Amino acid sequence: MRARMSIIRSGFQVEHREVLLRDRPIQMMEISPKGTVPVLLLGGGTVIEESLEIMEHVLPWKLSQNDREWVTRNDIEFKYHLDRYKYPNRYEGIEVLEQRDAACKFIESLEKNIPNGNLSDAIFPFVRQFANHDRKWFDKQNWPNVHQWLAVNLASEEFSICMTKYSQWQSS
Ligand SMILES: N[C@@H](CCC(=O)N[C@@H](CS)C(=O)NCC(=O)O)C(=O)O
Repeated sequence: MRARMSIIRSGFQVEHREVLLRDRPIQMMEISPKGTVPVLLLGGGTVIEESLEIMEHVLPWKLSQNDREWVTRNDIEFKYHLDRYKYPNRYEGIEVLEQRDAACKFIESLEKNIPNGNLSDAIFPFVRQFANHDRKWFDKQNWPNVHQWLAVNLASEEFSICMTKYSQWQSS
C-alpha cells in the first residue's frame, strides 16, 4: 500500500504486475525469492524488495531520520501487535485484548504526533487495518486527531486510486 501510494504521488512509471500470494509467478520468485510483495525491478536489473525502500527510491526526496524512526516503530512494534490482534490463532498463547492494548500505545503516540505527507502514507494503511478489525470499538476511542487523520487519508483521491482492483498478471 505504501509503495503504491508513493508511486501514485510521484508519478513514477511502472509496469504494474498484480500478484496473488497464493499463486506467485515464477518470474517474481526468480528476481525476489523471499516471495513477499511489493517488489520493484529497475531497468538496470536492481531489485528493491522492501516497501520503505521502494518509497525512498520513487519519491524525489528522502524521508527524514525522524520519519524513519516512526516507520520502524510502526513496522516492528505496531505491526507485531496488529498481526496478533487480527489473527490470534496463527500464534501461540495470544490474549487478544493484551495485543490490542499494546497496539494502542502506538496509536496514543500518533494521537500526539499526527504524521503528515509521505510519513502518513507509510503508516495509515496499518492504522486502517487496526481500525477495521473492530470499527465500532475503534470509533469509540478518545483519539480525535487519529480519527480525523484516518478519515482524511481514507477519503483522499490517491487512496482511492491505490485501492483500484487489478486482475492477476499473466505471463504471455
Ligand atoms: N517488510 C516488507 C513486508 C512485506 C510483506 O510482508 N508483504 C506481505 C503482503 S502486504 C506479503 O507479501 N506476505 C506474503 C508472505 O509473507 O508470504 C515490506 O514492507 O516490504
